[in-house]
Formats: sequence, structure tokens, C-alpha cells
Amino acid sequence: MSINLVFSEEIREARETGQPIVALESTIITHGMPYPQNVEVAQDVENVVRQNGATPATIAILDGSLHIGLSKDQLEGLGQANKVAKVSRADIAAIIAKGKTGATTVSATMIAANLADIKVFATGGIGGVHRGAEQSFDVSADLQELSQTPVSVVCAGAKAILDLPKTFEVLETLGVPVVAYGQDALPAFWSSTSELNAPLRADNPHQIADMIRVRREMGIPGGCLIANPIPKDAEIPNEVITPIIEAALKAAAVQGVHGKDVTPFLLQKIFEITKGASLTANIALIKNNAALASQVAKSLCD
Ligand code: PSU
Ligand code: MN
Repeated sequence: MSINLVFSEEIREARETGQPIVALESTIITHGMPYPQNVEVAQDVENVVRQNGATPATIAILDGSLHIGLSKDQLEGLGQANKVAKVSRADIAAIIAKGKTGATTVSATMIAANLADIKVFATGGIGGVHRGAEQSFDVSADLQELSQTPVSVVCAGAKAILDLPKTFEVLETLGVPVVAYGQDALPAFWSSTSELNAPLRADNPHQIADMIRVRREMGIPGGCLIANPIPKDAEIPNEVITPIIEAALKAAAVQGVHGKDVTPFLLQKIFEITKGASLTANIALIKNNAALASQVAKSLCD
């Protein structure tokens, strides 16, 4: 038995002609947003990539095949399905071996992108060190992945549901370059800034591409993390989102939510408390990240 890597028609063509490709994850579709917005957003994000001169490769495991690029029907099916597995490095092989369907998180999407020779990946927010990790040891597999798999990830910072200072300490320890785009402050997902400054800064896509190239030439493993601030007109200010995050964290503690369920639970709770405003912001930032990732992928192609 071997892995069945399935390229969509669009991706096959892009590979043959050497066009820039941007990877997109699928956990955001199955566990990050409600149906039908999840499918609409996934299609809109793909279109943003196309409008910016690259080809979108949404990645998912369908019946044991690792798909690089999904058709409209496949995207729709995934968006409607419930009880799809949320797959990371630890279980990607098991899901494939068993012939199951799974949505890829940042770590699993990076592994798949690397297999397909895709260098740039756009998402909303990465996983990180959860608040209370000193008790729970809950640290996302995304961080470790960034240190070993050569795919660079454009996100809007780590989700503010996490312990941001600890998340960035771990990234530094793991040797992951964290680059704020166009500003010194690290963005915090729903908010364009935070009190933390990023260790690195880039002001155009070429600077990011150059850094990726130099790291590759030096043989340094892993990818870069690009923290791209949510557009100002779409952000939810820190002082507004902070008490909402705290309420969601309290609800998770009361209900004893743990492991893989924590992140989807918190996102859903915040969606309910903000009456959908968190989702609107989430959509704006993902599109913004897809645009920047496409420009970086294009610059890397030159
Ligand atoms: N950002 C979002 N929505 C999501 C996620 C990130 O706006 O659903 C997902 C990503 O797939 C990320 C995962 O890799 O959450 C992290 O999960 P965990 O904290 O369990 O490692
Ligand atoms: Mn976790």
C-alpha cells in the first residue's frame, strides 16, 4: 500500500506550467465555520488566490486519498459533512491507511503541501500554546511542524484564545522566524495589533520570499510564520474581544472540553457571543492572508 496523492485538474496544470500554488487547509471548513458560510468562504478564498495570480490547493483527505486541490463538489461535500476527523501530524497516516475522510489542520496541511512541493500556505490563525498549558500541556502540533517542514505559513497571528507570549517563546525556541507584515507589532487574529512586538518585520512579499530562499540555501529546516494583520476596517478591537474570549474559556472549563475539541469549541462559543461578528472578521483576515500568500508564492517562482 502507498499513499494516493490526488491532484485536481487545476493543480495538475499549474504544476506542469510551473505556476505559483498556495496551499489552503480544510479544518477551517469543517471545524472552524458553520455551513453554508464555510463552503462560500472556502470558494471565495480560492478566488482571492486566483485573482492574485496563483493557484489555490485546498487540501483534505477524502476516503483515504490525500487531495491537493478540491473540486466544487468535493468542497461542498466536505463542508456539509459532520463528524469529519480533525487531522494533525499524529494521525494523518492512520486516517489515510484506514481509508477515512479527514480535514487537515495546519500541521497536516504543511505535511501534504510539502509532499506536493508547495512552499506557501495561507490560513486564518495557527494553533499554539493554550492558556493554562502549564497544567494541561496543551501545545498545538502546528508549532513543531513549522520547525521541521519547509512550508511557510501566512496567518493573522495566533488566535487570541491562546497564550500569545508563550506561543511566541516556543516558536523562538524551535527556530521558527516570526515575521510581522508591514508593522512592528504582532497581530492577534481578530485584532490588528497586540502588546507584543514581532522579532522580525517585512514590508513587501519579495522580502519574505528572499528570506525563505536564504533559509533553504542554508539548509535550515522548517518554514517561516508570516503574521499579517487583519485589515483595520474589519478588526475587533482587543478590549472588545478580550472579555468575550474569557467567557468562552470559562465555558470550556465548566464543560470539561479538552484535547482537539478545545479550539473548535472556543471558536463556536465566540461566534455565538459575538452574534457572528467573529466570523465576519475571520473571513476578512483569511482573504487578506490568501492575497499575501499568493504574492509571496509568485515572488518565489520568479
Ligand atoms: N484558525 C481558525 N480556525 C480553525 C483553526 C485555526 O480560524 O479552525 C484550526 C487550524 O486547522 C489549526 C487548528 O491548525 O485549528 C489548531 O488546532 P489545535 O489547537 O487543536 O492544535
Ligand atoms: Mn491541542
